[in-house]
Amino acid sequence: MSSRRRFLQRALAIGAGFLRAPELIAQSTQPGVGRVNKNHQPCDFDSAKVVHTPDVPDLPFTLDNGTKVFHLTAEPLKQQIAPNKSLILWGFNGSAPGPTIQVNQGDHVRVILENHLPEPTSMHWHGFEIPNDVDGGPGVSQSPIKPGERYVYDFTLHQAGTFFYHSHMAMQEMMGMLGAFIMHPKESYRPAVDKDFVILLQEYAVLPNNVVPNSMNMEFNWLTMNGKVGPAITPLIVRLGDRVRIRLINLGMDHHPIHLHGHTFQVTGTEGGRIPESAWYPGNTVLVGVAQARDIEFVANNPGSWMLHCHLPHHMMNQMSSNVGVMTRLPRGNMPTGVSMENGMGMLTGEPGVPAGDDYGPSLGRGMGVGSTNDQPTSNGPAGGQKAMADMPGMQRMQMSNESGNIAPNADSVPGFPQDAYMEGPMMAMDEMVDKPENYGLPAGWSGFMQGMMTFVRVLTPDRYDEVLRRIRQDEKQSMPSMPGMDVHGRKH
Ligand SMILES: [Cu+2]
Repeated sequence: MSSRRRFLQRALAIGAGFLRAPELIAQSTQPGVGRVNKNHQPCDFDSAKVVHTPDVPDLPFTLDNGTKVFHLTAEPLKQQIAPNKSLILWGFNGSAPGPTIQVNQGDHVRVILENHLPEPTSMHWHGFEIPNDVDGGPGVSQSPIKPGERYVYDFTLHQAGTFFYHSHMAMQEMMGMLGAFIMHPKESYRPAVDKDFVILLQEYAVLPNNVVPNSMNMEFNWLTMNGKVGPAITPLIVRLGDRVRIRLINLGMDHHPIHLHGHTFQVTGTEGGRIPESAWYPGNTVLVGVAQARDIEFVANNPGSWMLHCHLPHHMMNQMSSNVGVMTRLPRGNMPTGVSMENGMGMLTGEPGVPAGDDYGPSLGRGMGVGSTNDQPTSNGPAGGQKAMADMPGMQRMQMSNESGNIAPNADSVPGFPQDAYMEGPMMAMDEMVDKPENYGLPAGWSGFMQGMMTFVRVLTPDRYDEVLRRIRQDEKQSMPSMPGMDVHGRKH
């Protein structure tokens, strides 16, 4: 994909104006509403003095008598989470998660929050040891901020570590209102790292053919890292031998066991700050609970493109939902599609009193599943391979026929089939659609196996590292001429 198109997509993703009515969510095609994503600025890519939040902008500040002044706007926005897949979320400054804030320990900080949502909000500074009146507890430490109003949060920060900010309205959290707040220590951590990344973990429950998360639904089917789902998440690029820190932040309804291939890391920090070195502990999977942050550090001493992902199987999938439609398949032949809710969803019908009648009791409910005479070897695949392919425009659609050897000739007679055959693999690949410099050199078809909360740590040998960086810088240079003048808030003049 051309860098210009990527830039336009970015601009699309972050364009949002003051909300007067839901239909007024700005979807400007003007590149002018864009803002600089510092992560692709070559000048500081190699600097460990800042953290990088791939796919998420940094929040600039102004200085007022030594106070760092930040501006945040809570607003609806359109966020592209994958090719041809955008959601309407609520976030900050056109991004969900909101822009990353970086300050130094001891800084005096002022954050001016404008509420451009159609309802009250309040900002909580998660883990900050600050005065009660700026804690953001709505109705307790402050009045909720009404639509169109602003609230000034003013505090001096004596802590250091990986912190975050979020709306303290629970359902607004589930619409995306989270951002990283990094406090750099007065004295640098030892040992120093060469690369320092932030990954924010979020999840959305989006019903089929909808673009707005259903915040009451418990079935989360879009799992994001920094507002993108695999394979659209930007991999972390490191040089062989680099010491790497990854700061993981989770706010949602699920805990995420984040697993790194090929390396053993040390857990060096929590949402409460740095862990003393004597208490670091090794692992390759770290459980990042809801409302927690975990810092992990490792020496990238093993070359290759290593998966970094949540290990919950459903969190390694996109659009994983039993609500999608007919997903039942009999050993021989397919279930018909387009039938009623009762029949199509595999629900029991008839007399007497289904599904709670005496005839049906033994096969339903917890602890009652033995002795049933109704058991059938149904499975959870889509209606059929042909239909699955037809429903996925843009995929590389590798032949999934018997001749390709991907599907066994007797597949349809094997109970349980299909599991992954039509859900991940070569036919789900979209390498072209997610092409970017950071993906340079990955094997063809890679994108068919990376969904949901999955990305890479790419540990590159010096020559490959230099080549990827050259491409990132070239890409950025091409984007630059189309950048309009922006003020310090990243807004167009
Ligand atoms: Cu997970």
